[in-house]
Amino acid sequence: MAEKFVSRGFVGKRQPADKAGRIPPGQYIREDFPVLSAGPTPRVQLDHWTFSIEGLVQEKVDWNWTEFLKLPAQSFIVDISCVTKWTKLDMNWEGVSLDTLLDYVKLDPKAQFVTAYSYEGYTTNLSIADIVNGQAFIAYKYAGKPLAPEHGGPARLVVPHLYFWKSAKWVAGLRFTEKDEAGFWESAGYHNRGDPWKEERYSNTF
Ligand SMILES: Nc1nc2c(c(=O)[nH]1)N[C@H]1C(S)=C(S)[C@@H](COP(=O)(O)O)O[C@H]1N2
Ligand SMILES: [Mo]
Repeated sequence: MAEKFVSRGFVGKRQPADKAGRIPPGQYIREDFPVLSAGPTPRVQLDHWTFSIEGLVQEKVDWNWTEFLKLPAQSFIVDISCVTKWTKLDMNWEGVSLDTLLDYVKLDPKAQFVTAYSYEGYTTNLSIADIVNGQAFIAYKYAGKPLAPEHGGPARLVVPHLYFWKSAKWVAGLRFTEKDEAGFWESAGYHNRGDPWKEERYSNTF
């Protein structure tokens, strides 16, 4: 009891004690859910929607919307940090883990990286190590409702442990590559990896 009282005193009034340790350096908590898009929101019709895994895989795999909804889904409650300095705690998503999706392909041993690509042309690059073991998922619901178009619906990639620009909205697929290929923001000077806990915001080369 005494211990709890002391630690609450140390944390102060600005953040509740249980939340304080969850805010990466330079970030502040935001309760709303801002929209950040490089261009207009594409309207992707569900009967034209597909999600593909291609590139350095033995056989390409595609799911249409009906097939995708039949895949085992999970709920993910995660904290998200945007490079523009907001952090939103306990965001509640539903979708399919990349681990589940990757069970459907056999990766070429040369595959090291992956580019997530979107319907309107957005891309972002990730290492395979950053998308496996429960670290990334394709979300189609947020807060119990179908994912809103401005937030990436029908479906988006979510990689909660990296800055939010890695979470490609309107995602159309993953392409496995041998070499790391900078995506949209990465080629514009954002950090190649984007770990919020290390404040990997911008690349040193700029
Ligand atoms: N396809 C696509 N995905 C995208 C973006 C984009 O412009 N196009 N913006 C990225 C950036 S910079 C951020 S911060 C988040 C914002 O997601 P939100 O609009 O749901 O908050 O989406 C990321 N994914
Ligand atoms: Mo962003």
